[in-house]
Amino acid sequence: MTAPFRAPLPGEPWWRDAVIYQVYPRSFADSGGDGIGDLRGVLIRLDHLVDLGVDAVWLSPFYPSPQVDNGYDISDYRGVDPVFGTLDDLDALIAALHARGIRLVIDVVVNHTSDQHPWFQASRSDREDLRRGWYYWRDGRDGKPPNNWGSLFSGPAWELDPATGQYYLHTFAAGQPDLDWQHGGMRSAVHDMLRWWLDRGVDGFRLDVISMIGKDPTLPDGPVPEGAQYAAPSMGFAPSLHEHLQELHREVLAGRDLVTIGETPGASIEQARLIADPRRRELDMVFDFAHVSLDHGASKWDHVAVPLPTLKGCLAAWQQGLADHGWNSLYWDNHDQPRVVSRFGDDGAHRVASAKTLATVLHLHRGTPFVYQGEEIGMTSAHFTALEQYRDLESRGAAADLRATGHDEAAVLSALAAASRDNARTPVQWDDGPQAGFTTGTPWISVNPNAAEINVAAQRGEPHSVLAHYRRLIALRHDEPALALGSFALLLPDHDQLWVIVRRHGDVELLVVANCSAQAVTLPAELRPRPGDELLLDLAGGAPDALGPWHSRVHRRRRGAGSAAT
Ligand code: TEU
Repeated sequence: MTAPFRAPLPGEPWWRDAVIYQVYPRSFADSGGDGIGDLRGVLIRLDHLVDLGVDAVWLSPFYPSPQVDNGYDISDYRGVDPVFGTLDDLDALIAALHARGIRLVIDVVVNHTSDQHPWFQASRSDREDLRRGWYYWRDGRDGKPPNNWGSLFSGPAWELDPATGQYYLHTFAAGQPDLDWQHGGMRSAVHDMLRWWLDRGVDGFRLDVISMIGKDPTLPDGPVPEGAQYAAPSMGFAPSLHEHLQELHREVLAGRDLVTIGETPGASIEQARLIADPRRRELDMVFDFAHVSLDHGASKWDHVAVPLPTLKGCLAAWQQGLADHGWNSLYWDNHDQPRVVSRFGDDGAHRVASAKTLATVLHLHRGTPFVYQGEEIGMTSAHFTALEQYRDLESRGAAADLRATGHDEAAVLSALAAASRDNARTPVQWDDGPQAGFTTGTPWISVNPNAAEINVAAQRGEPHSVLAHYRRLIALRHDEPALALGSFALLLPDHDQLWVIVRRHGDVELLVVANCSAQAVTLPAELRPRPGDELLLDLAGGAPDALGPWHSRVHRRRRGAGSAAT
């Protein structure tokens, strides 16, 4: 039976006007009562995704794993961890998604494996093992690690393995040894694995830190002072990255109706263009980190405020940079980021309005929008009050580093509250019952107490809810080609309250006017509704010459009917 997928725009790939929903299975829905989300929990909640209208699901790792990094440390690429269920459960989920016209994009982590993966176990067993070269093994340098690289999760990026007297590289946790993509046999094994999943029915891949597979094989010291550790995404992006991606395209992706999204922390627009330009046959798009790094001061733990002109200018630069060759992903939230309504909105007095307006401005950009579980109901960051509540190894490592450098507990809690990945990993809030309907057991991480008023059940039939607004935005992307195909222009770039966007396609002009502040703002004449305007999304109501706190409007105009000044 061919799945009832929505027809794509004429001559365009299906993801051009699609919206993709990210499921972090650990926190989505628990069917078994062990306090950890699982695949059958996703299956049970599929009607929520159908109601929302999304076109595909990006499913974060579900594979066998010691769970050091919540599954981003894979010990078997062709299985399902018992904590999440079985391969039969996954096959059932693929079938159920397809039957509802929803595609499945799986998260593949091929920059590194778990140290428990049989490949690594063989590689570490003997310097002469066939798989020794599948990982980075190097002799120490004067009794120290082979170079000055540090882990992105604190500490050194090298672990000495006494059995063979060499160090192995791990750009993340010691339990996540990096695969050496210079090794052809390793690459072939990865290609085989990916084809195995495609033959099982998946519709694409989100490729975890894929920019890191392009390392300079000489592993040179990074540009930091003597004694300091070099831990930066630019440990990747060597020219070999494009060789590996083009080979991946030839060997696995070509000729298939897929979507591929590469996670590329630290990518510049130029690097993203090289990866996402369809003429180069690498990937379809990237997750860049430009906008989600703006509030990082000296580090992600040093939170700084972001003026609106800086935020909207950053997104506009990526719109312009990928306008002719390439494609943008559009996201605020994911399993690694604090929730946008707490980060760039106002999760207090204006939570609903700011959640809806931030969604509006993002979804009215050119690209493929991603909705992270819970974002569609305006879930907030965790607001944990005790260090013991944190589960994420990155956050716990950062807390130890901050304490070791003289920060008191209040400062550590403040730093984690702003930037911890656990902000996005509290359980999805399904209803106002025990544990927010996520589990009948004890959840692996605290449920946010605000679940009593912020939950799916409370919003499902409510026309002015955040949920209803996301449903309208997704429908608009499906119904209005100007959203997917239109040009992009940012107006009033320096205005510190208004975010004004114009999209044009044929004779259609979409004008987005958003007040991204807690103060009302008076609108210049060219931004007020005009006779003949169709108000597609009007969160403002009220006077046409003003917008209340966090209110926004989207006008649809026929070109020539007094277009907005650009
Ligand atoms: O994250 C890569 C990455 O660089 C960051 O998003 C990372 O999570 C951290 O915030 C850097 O400060 C990917 C996955 O999304 C993440 O969950 C994994 O922990 C990481 O790779 C390792 O697989």
